[in-house]
Formats: sequence, C-alpha cells, structure tokens
Amino acid sequence: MSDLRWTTAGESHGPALVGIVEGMPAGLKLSLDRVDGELARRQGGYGRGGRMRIERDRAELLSGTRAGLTIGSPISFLIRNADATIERLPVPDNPRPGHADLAGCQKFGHRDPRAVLERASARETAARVGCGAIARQVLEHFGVEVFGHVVELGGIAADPAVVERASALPRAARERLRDASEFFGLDPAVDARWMAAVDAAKERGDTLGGVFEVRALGLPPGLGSYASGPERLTAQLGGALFSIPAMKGVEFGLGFETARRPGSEAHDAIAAAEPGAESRYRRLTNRAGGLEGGMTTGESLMVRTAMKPIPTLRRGLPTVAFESLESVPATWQRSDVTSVPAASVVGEALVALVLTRAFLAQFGGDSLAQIEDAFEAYRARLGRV
Ligand code: EPS
Repeated sequence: MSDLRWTTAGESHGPALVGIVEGMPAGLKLSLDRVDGELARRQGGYGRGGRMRIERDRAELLSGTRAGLTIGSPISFLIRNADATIERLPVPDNPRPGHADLAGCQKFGHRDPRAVLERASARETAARVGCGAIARQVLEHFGVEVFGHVVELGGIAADPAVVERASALPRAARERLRDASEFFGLDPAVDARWMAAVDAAKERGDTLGGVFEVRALGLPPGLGSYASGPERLTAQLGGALFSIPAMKGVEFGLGFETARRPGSEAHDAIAAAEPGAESRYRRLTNRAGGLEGGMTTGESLMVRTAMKPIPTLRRGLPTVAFESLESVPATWQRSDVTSVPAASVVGEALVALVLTRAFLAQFGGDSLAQIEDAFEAYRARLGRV
C-alpha cells in the first residue's frame, strides 16, 4: 500500500494524453464506462469551440487490472488526440495576454509559444478527469458522492435558493437535472440567460468566465488533519483546484463572506444528533462548507471556484510581435467562448482525487476488504465518542 498519487503526460496536439494512478487498493471492480462518461462530460457544455467537435475522448486502459478487478499495481491509461498536429502547427509570432505564452517563453529562453502552450493547454485536464474517474470509484464504493455544477457565468448567477433545493434532491434526480442543462447547472431558468450571454460574447469575439461549485456528500468526519499544514484538507483541496488552468479564486462554505461577519454569525453551532444517527453530534448550519481544522466535519463539503475568461480571444487583445516589438492584436485560430461547464467536471475530478487520497490515508489497506473493515470500525466508534 502507498499514498494515492496521480500524474499525467502529453501535449495538446501530441499523439495522446497519458494518466497514471498509483496506490489504488486491490479488489475494486473498475468501470471504464464511468471513466469514459466523465471524459465525455468534460468535452461538453455550451460555448465550446471547434476542437471539441474533432476529439472523442476515450480511455484505453494499459495496466492495473485483471479480469476487471484492480490488482494493486499502478493503473495507467491513454487518451488519443485526433488533432495530433503538433509538428505541423505554425509558431505564433506573438504571445497571447492571459495565457502562459510570454512568461513561458521568458522562462525557457525562446520565442516559440507553441512549445509552451502545448502543455499549458487545458487539454491536459482530460487526463486528470480520467485519473479522478478511476480513483473516485473507491469513494463511491463507500457511498461518498462528489458533485460539480456551474453556479455563475459571465456575471450572471443561478438563484441560490433554487440551487439549494436541487442540491437536496436524491442523487439520480440531481444528476439528471444537471446533465439536462447545457451549462451543467441546477437552475434551469438561468440557462437561457447564460446562453444569450455566450452568444453575445461569441458575436463580439470575446470570452466569459464563471464560478462552479463542487459538493461532496456522505463523508465521515475527521478526514484530513490539523497536525501539520500540508495535511489540512482545506490546503489540499485549494491547491488541487488552483492546479486547474485559469482558476482565480477558491472559497469554502461562506468563503469571503465569512470575513465580513462577526463570529456569532460565522460558525456552525453544534447540537446532539437524532437518536440512532451514526454520529452523536450534528451542526445546525454548514457555513464552514464541511471543514473545520483542516478536517471534514461530516457535513457536506462545499467549495466554489472562480474561473477567468479564456485568454484566446477572436478579437485578439493588444500584444507585441516577438521580433519587432511592434504592437499587434494577439493571434487567434480557434477557441472556446467559455469552458466553465467543462471546468466543473475537472474540479469535481480533482476534489474526488484529493478526497480519495485522504480516505485511503485514513482507512487504506492493500485490498478493498481491508478498507471495508477499517471504515466499518471507524463508523462504529463514531457512535461512542
Ligand atoms: C486550449 C485551446 C483549445 C481548447 C483546448 C484548450 O484547443 P485548440 O488550440 O486545439 O483549439 O479546445 O481545450 C481542449 C483541447 C480540451 O480538451 O479541453 C488552450 O489553449 O488552453
């Protein structure tokens, strides 16, 4: 048994993306349909551009299972790129504002933004969604659900009361509602406004950002730790969400609003749980978003992430040509108008990866059966402490 780790390789227009997940227990029935389902979802959402019509992301499993069951070895897979044109694509002669182009060229000492953007591209997130869809199958075995949805786009917010009601629906109904939305949201009434905003931005040659929320339900209290900074789940989740390209803000529960409130209105009072509940305690509210002291509280985890608008604009922003330093509009070939819906799928995957790692750190063993025993014992003890 080792810590859960994941890594990816691959360029946006190279032959393929690769993902590796290490530290998965043996004995888990691994569903590749689950993985392909998440890959397909990440490709979707209103506002995507031409590239997504070319690609059909599918995971080809290379290692880690026998007869459909994990065997405790690294699980690796690849996702082939249909647009594998890296050697033929032209070298842009100017850097795009907002993209990794310029700082990357300066860092590596050249004037070839393509050598930077091929890996800086959010295409890489397909492989991380694949890793997340593999790892989260452990969590799902133990009844933990991770759910991402879009709450704001182009400055237009979904109705929080509608979102809250929809969030309380049973899993299947909630997923149906979200998956029926072209924006992966829970407030159907806002979709038409989001669509109009995306259409108008496209018309102007502009792009839009937004905010997505990820919730995790069914987590036991006490995952993560306060014992050292890096063990704090808050830090790990924040770090993971900020590792997605274009993310500019992460907040848990009330988030920045917490800073504006007095302590009497910022925390969650503790009460006795109903008789027969697993834990003896409950919180009367969930302003903390399910985390206290860097650990899960047993309430739903709630984290929101702000994504900036995509920096590749059809109406290119002012930049300069590398050679002449003459002012020019940034080059455009094709791009999405918004990919906030896709980002919600990526965020969900990363939250699932971090939670699986924390879950395995606490209950992990070589096999799923060992984890079942450890988890059962922990739950039984919760009723006594
Ligand atoms: C991206 C640019 C676009 C996006 C890409 C991210 O690709 P292309 O340059 O090939 O048109 O489509 O996102 C993906 C390919 C994906 O799978 O999400 C960028 O520069 O970051």
